[in-house]
Amino acid sequence: MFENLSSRLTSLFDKLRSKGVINEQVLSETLREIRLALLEADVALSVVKDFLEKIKSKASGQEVAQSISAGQMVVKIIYDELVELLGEDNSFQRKIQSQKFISLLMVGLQGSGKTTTTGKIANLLKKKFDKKILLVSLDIYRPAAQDQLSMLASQVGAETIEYLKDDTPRTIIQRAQKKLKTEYFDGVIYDTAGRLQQDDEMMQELYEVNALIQPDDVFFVLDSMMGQDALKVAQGFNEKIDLTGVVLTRVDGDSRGGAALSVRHATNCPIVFMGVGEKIDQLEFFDAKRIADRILDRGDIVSLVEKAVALENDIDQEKMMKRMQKGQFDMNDMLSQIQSIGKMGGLGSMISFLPGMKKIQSSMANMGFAEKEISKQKAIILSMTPQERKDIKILNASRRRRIAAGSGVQVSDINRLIKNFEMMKTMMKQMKGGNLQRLMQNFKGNA
Ligand SMILES: Nc1nc2c(ncn2[C@@H]2O[C@H](COP(=O)(O)OP(=O)(O)O)[C@@H](O)[C@H]2O)c(=O)[nH]1
Ligand SMILES: [Mg+2]
Repeated sequence: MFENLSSRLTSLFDKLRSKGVINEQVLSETLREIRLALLEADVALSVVKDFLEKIKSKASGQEVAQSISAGQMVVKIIYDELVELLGEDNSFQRKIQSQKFISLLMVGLQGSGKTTTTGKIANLLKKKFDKKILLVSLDIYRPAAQDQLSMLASQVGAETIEYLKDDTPRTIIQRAQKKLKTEYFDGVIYDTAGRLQQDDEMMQELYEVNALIQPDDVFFVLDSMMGQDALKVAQGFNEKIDLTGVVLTRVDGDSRGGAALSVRHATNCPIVFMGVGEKIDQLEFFDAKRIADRILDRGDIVSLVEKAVALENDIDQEKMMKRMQKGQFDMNDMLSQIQSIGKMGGLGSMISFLPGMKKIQSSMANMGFAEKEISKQKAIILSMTPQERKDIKILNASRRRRIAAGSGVQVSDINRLIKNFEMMKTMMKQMKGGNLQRLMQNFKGNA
């Protein structure tokens, strides 16, 4: 999968990486080529548009670290957006680890790989997580469907139930639920018959099945060979029952990748697993970064850029440390710290540069630097004059009132910011003296 897309983007990036400056012309040429590559990979048009829009706005406002080229920076932006598009989400994995019981419903078109995937998931849950799973087939329409699942169950060490001649999905579910009540299980996976979203009767059945089972998750099994046609199908299912995840099958095939790149956007559901072959153990948790690496084949640039940015941040931090130690830390430093929160982990991380300071990081975090506060504090500092930022001692009551009005906060908010700032400054001075213990005590007293 993705071969064509990958080779197109790779050659584009080869051109791009050496560019020292990205002007408007280079950027729009780049975006045009990405657009063509994505459309050729059968990615849905709306997805392509959205993707390009994001890259454009990010690339336009981007500062470039000194040790890398602008072209490399753009490559990194594209990579990040691709990861975003594919969607990183390991909530199902966490659920497996944290939840006592899991119930799953598998849905999709005929032949998409539902039954095989049901067996594969049971296998993975058993082998990797030591879960005892019950596999239940609600496919009463294809004669061998239930046998197929029962065979898979015995192959992977999962359990199954007996099927009766006049079974309907409802009677099967009732029997399965009884078994789940009387015996110990860690989870159940219901396999269903394939159906088209246009088939009202079958979709109604699915609706009822879903209502009866009330599963934790409904996985839509999608054959990646289907291309973006699959999206309409997925959306059709999603309208009838709430899908919670997607399993991409036949990722080992030579599809262009359009479905993989569009399905997250189209359904707002994460891709949870991918099937990479016919064998029972050929199922993997979906890993957006790994797929992006595969498509772009540019992990080298990405890690280079990440390192360069981290290094520059380090240098900034070092400069600031020196200023701190000299007692020169002012509101401008505070502002740049606040602005780097998120990127760097904020004040807490600044403090962690100092030996022995890791312990108080969490207390720092409680010191009014919760997310909501951050934007407030930023607004306050931005409303100060340069002179005020350099020397907060001049902030008398009328100046404080002016700043409050300018930043849309209360004077008490400003007082609190200043108090925090002064506390930090005192701490920093004490650190200079190396009296860590006293500082820690001081801190506890204040926290
Ligand atoms: N190569 C490959 N084949 C798969 C994969 N998943 C399923 N299949 C094959 O697809 C065919 C249909 O699978 P099945 O589970 O019966 O589909 P269902 O009708 O949705 O239940 C079988 O031959 C499977 O071996 C996959 O990830 N890779
Ligand atoms: Mg089946």
